[in-house]
Amino acid sequence: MMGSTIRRGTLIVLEGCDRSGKSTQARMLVDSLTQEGHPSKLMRFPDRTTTLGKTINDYLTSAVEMSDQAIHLLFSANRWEAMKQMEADLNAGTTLVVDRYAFSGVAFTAAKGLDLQWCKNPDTGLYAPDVTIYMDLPVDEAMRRGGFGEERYEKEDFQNKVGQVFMQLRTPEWKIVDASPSIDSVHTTLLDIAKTTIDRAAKSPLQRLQW
Ligand code: ADP
Ligand code: FDM
Ligand code: MG
Repeated sequence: MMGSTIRRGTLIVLEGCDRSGKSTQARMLVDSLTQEGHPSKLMRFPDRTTTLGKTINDYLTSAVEMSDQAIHLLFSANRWEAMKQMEADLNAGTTLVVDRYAFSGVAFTAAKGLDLQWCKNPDTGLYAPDVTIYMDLPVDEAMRRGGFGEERYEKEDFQNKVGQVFMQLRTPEWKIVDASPSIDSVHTTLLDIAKTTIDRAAKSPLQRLQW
């Protein structure tokens, strides 16, 4: 008998260097998907609203100092504390559009010189994205978008190192999107990727991140 089984939601992750347009595009994607009848929710990491997130915010704004290892584990814990809610949302059929995820976690810490596998370990077992969209933009072009702010990692040299680690992490399944065209044009590309992924993901179980 045909039941009214709910299609699971889709886990869509946006990654990329600072100012590549992740937050702009994540918001627009949630709006368009919702309008087109796909229940969707915006998430971002770090989630600065939780207890852990407040400490992460203090670190990013240089209000506190912490060892590279300790802050790395806090960023990861900030994702783990969201897993129950993410599972509930996905099982209820809500698509999650996530602004940064474990790949940022690894890229930023490994760019400091820490061992890549050590950086990956704490995030092993998180829900795996159904698609990872990488917003590709040269750092000098990103800097022309109004310049960097005051936060800890917003330095050109460091951003270049982060970009190099992202390229080491990419798999053939990643969607590398040229982030330099207009906001609307990039949005069209992302909406197309999102809808294709939603169709495909409903037919396969949610995976765990193994790397
Ligand atoms: P991120 O979240 O990746 O750091 P944002 O979405 O906050 O990037 O965008 C950074 C800045 O660049 C914002 O001022 C935004 O309006 C602008 N911006 C975003 N996308 C584009 C684009 N495609 N072309 C030009 N400027 C953009
Ligand atoms: N960041 C983000 C990390 O170093 N590790 C992580 O796991 C995550 C999710 O925090 F500089 C860094 C990346 C960036 C900062 O900035 C968060 P936004 O503007 O909130 O994305
Ligand atoms: Mg952002």
